[in-house]
Amino acid sequence: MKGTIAEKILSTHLIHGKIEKKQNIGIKIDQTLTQDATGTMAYLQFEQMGIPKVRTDLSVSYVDHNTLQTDFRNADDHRYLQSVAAKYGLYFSKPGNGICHQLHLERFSVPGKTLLGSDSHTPTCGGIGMLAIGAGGLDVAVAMAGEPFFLTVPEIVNINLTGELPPFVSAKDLILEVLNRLNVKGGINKILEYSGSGVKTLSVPERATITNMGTETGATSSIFPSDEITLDFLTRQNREKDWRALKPNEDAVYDEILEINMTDIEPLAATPHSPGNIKRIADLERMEINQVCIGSCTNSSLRDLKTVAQILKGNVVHKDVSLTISPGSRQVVNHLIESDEVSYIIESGARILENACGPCIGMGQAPGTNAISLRTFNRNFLGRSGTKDAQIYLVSPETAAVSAIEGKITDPRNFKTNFKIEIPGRFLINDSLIIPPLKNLENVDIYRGPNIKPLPSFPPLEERLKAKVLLKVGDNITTDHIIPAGAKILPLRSNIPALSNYVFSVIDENFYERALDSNGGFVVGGENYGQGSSREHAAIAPKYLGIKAIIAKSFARIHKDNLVNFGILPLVFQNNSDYDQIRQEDRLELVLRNIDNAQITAINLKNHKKILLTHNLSMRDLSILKIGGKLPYIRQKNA
Ligand code: MIC
Ligand code: SF4
Repeated sequence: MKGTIAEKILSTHLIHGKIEKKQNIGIKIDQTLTQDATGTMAYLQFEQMGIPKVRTDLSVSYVDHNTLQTDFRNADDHRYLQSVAAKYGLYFSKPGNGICHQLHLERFSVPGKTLLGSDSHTPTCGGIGMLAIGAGGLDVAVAMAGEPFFLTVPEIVNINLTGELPPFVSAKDLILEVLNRLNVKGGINKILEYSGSGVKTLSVPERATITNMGTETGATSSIFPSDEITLDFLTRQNREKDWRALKPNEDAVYDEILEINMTDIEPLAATPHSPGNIKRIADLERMEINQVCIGSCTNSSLRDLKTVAQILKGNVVHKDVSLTISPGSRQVVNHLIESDEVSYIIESGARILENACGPCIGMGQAPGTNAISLRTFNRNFLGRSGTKDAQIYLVSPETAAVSAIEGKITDPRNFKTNFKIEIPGRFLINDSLIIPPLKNLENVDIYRGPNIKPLPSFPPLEERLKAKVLLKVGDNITTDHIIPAGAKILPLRSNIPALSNYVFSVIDENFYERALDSNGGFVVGGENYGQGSSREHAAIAPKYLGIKAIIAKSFARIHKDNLVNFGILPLVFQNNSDYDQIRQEDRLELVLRNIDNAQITAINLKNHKKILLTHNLSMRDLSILKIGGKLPYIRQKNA
């Protein structure tokens, strides 16, 4: 990885270890971000660390996920977050301001710095040349306490862009093409680093669409160089002083190179139920649709919504389609008002929603039974929209807007119109919904509503684990399967006992009762177990139900770290064919005597067959697991 952008940032931030393949390193984190759905838990954990003030250059607490306030709980959580921010010296972005990643890109991102966020789409700021990584809330809390963030040195994949995107083909289609090549696990333990003559044809928000959805490949992060286009974006944000140039050396060494000629890209869609199921729009054309949702941290920038407004201009949304638009930030909305493009949106019959995650996380706008919904979002996992039998297609803003008018999936290249997107010379800056850190932190009281329940604590690891296989699942199980989101469940994010009722409810409605009856147990999974959201609740809530180990063919990066943080063993088969040797309901005994040497034997008590397991955990991970999780580990370390 010598001479790559990623290596340059990693080496200027290195605290522990060596930047060598597969090594575990600790890096300094300059900035952190949280959002409300993961933030409550992250700050409950931060409070336990006994530190008077965050020790980063900058930490921001955003509220953008749980903005549907159907009762007191979300509003109480917002008050908790605001009071914690005031007490510990963070910026607080109020609900209504916009989506964390869009806002961070606009107002706080700095090329060359590191950012850790308790949200898997934190790599959005890679669009400006930050090394931005998503993690579980506890890892972000630890970074706020000034501790390094540990990761395996990733491989660097160079995505070399040439050519230029054709009209009506956009950055979303480009990242869908990357997903077409890498699928949902091709990026695991890799950083996708973009270069080539095509880079200069992409604005910062377009680059951010690409780095945002790079998450869906499983990548640790994605990053673009910082060039004159980056400077131009920062200048328009009145932040030119934050710019610095960043590019790879001429002789940079990559682990892999992927060539993409942008001129060849055509409109694409991720089809149900995976962001990796890519098809050409041309092959889906004329499929009738019921809903179109435009927005999310992938596609809600000014460039995207201006494009949508221009397409909608003088047109009406099809009579059988509901079109919703959720802008990424107030800045975006202000500009649409200033240019009067908002009126094209309103006149078309589109429904304008709040500047927030909204339907992307199932907070409203669940489609109807068997409905077909086109969304500019980044995830179409089963049930995430709120309707299990709905079919969700992920598309570009261009495809979404044109299809909303036509009432069926339509290739936007066939839409006969011409327009030019005018990006203002100076963005309208209004930070009035961002409350800066207080000067005097002493006198702040933390507000805790009745829904905020104390953190559960967990005992150290035993030498032998004997329990039932409570559930056996296949490949690519997402954290949305493990603990779903949506309007009903998201308000429980600060209440683990109540949340645990919903563990695996998408797959198995009786899982909760079965787990209680058996006093916990094991889960067996296939490849890429735990892909998707960074929500550490997908580890804490199963742990609370007594899940002791997950035995899988492979794990997604963030989820594996979260399992370790909460004392669940992430074990892998030595021979993947042994996956077939275990059935749901079998009882297993795991002997952990040789866990330090990565040799674990599982005995299937049903037929007394031995199954060899292993892990790829660092010595540090093992110490964390043995003591029962990262919080007790840190407490012991600091004692
Ligand atoms: C998501 O897109 O799934 C989320 C909601 O933003 C999550 C975080 C969460 O579950 O709170 C993510 O991507 O990390
Ligand atoms: Fe919010 Fe959706 Fe982005 Fe997650 S992917 S941060 S829910 S907009």
